[in-house]
Parts: sequence; structure tokens; C-alpha cells
Amino acid sequence: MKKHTTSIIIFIFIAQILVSSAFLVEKSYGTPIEFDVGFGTAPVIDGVVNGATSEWASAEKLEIELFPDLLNQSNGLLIDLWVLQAESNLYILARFDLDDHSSSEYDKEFLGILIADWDADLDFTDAKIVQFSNMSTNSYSYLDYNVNDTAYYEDLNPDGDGAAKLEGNQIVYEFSMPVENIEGGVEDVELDHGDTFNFKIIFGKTATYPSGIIISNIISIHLQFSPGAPVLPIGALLMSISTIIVFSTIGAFFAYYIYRITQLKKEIERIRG
Ligand SMILES: [Ca+2]
Ligand SMILES: [Ca+2]
Repeated sequence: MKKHTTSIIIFIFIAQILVSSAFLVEKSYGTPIEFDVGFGTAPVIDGVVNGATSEWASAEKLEIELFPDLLNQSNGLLIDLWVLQAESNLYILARFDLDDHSSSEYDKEFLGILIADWDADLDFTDAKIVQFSNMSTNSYSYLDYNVNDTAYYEDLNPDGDGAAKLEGNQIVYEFSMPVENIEGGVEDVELDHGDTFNFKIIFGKTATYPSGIIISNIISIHLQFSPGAPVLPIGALLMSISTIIVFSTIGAFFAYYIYRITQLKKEIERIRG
């Protein structure tokens, strides 16, 4: 092996690190931070993460905090937030622990997802809510509302779905909502693939909106996949290709070394013999 091959390996390594770091930089425009979605098969909306069917396995998995005051972000509640596009729907899961979750204090708990249109910044006009009426009997309703300023109105044509279930101190909320739903009208934000939407996650323990909201946070989600047709984003594609090339090259050099060592061993044995 000559000196220049070592130089080539070092050069490829440096190039790989540079290419990788370019795609690791998180995109953001101040707050909220923008996230991409995962793509996979549709989960069952029942408030349970079914490990046997690997539901949510391909979701984008985030951890965010919900705050009493978004301007002064302290005393947050950490939640798992999973985001997945499958078939013609967007799926969102929220999961978290509360010490006294099964106490009567949380009997009328709710978790909601408010949605702002792609060009409406933080004007949240659509609300999907799972509202408990009795936590101890797992009684709840899925509500689809439209929001005008701070007034919440029930949709005449609700769509999407939501479910929740408490196990021990841990609760799981699962939501689905249609993407490219041309029937949305004024009651829903029409989610389109290729666009980025702001979502506000809200939580409270009295069935009144917005006064019952005690903690919340906002994230941006980029709906990168067209329904039924996942296309690998160009950044990820370039990363995969360059990674394959680098590791194949290293593999080839390694195989060559093994081959040379074996040959040398044979040579030495022949000379000794
Ligand atoms: Ca489920
Ligand atoms: Ca609505």
C-alpha cells in the first residue's frame, strides 16, 4: 500500500465528516423549531402503543416540554411526542407521566392539538382534543373544534380521530388527522404535504378552552411526504450514498490488506520451509 492511498482515505474521511455535519445542523427560524415527520404504517388509534405490531416504530420521536408560560419557559412537563405520516393521514402521539395521574384531580384531563395554517404563523384556528369525562372509567370524547380568536366552536363535520389510555401514572394520547383533505372548509386547517405547519400542544384538567389550558408548547412540523408515496429527502439520500461509498472503500482496502498479509504469511512459510 502506497502513501497516496493513505492520503486518499484521509481525504474521503474528512469529506464525509464535512458532508455529515452540513446535514446535522438543525433548521429553525427562531422558535418554534421545525421537525420532519417519519413515514410508515398507520397506527391503531386506541391510546395504547402496540409493541407487537411495531406501531409508531418509524415515527419521528421527539421530547418536548409543556410550559405554564411560553415566554418564561420554566417548570416544564417533559413529554414524548411522536410524529408519523402514513397513508393519507398525519399521526401524533403524546406520552407522559404525572405523579398523581389517577387521582380525581385529573378526572377531566384533556390533551389537544391546535393547528395554524401554513401561512398563518401562530393563529391557531383548528383544534383536535381528547377530553376525559371520567379518567377512572377511561371515558373520553374526541372533539374537533374550530377556533375564532379565543372562542372554540364544535365542527359540524368533525374529522380525524383521537384516543387515550392511562396505565399506572403514564398516559398515552394518539391522534390522526387527514392530509390533503379538500373537504376541510373553514372548520379545519387543510394540511398539505410539502408545507410546514405550526402545532400547539395543550394540556389541562378542566373541560374549558382556552381557560382550562395550564401548559402548552409549539412545534413546527414539515409534512415532507405526499400521501402513499414516501420520497427520501435529497439530504438523507446524499448522506446514505456517501456513507455507502466510504464504508465500501474502507472495506475494499481492508480486504486487500488481509489478502496481502495472507500472501506474506505463505511467502514466509515457503522461505522457512
Ligand atoms: Ca395504538
Ligand atoms: Ca376543526
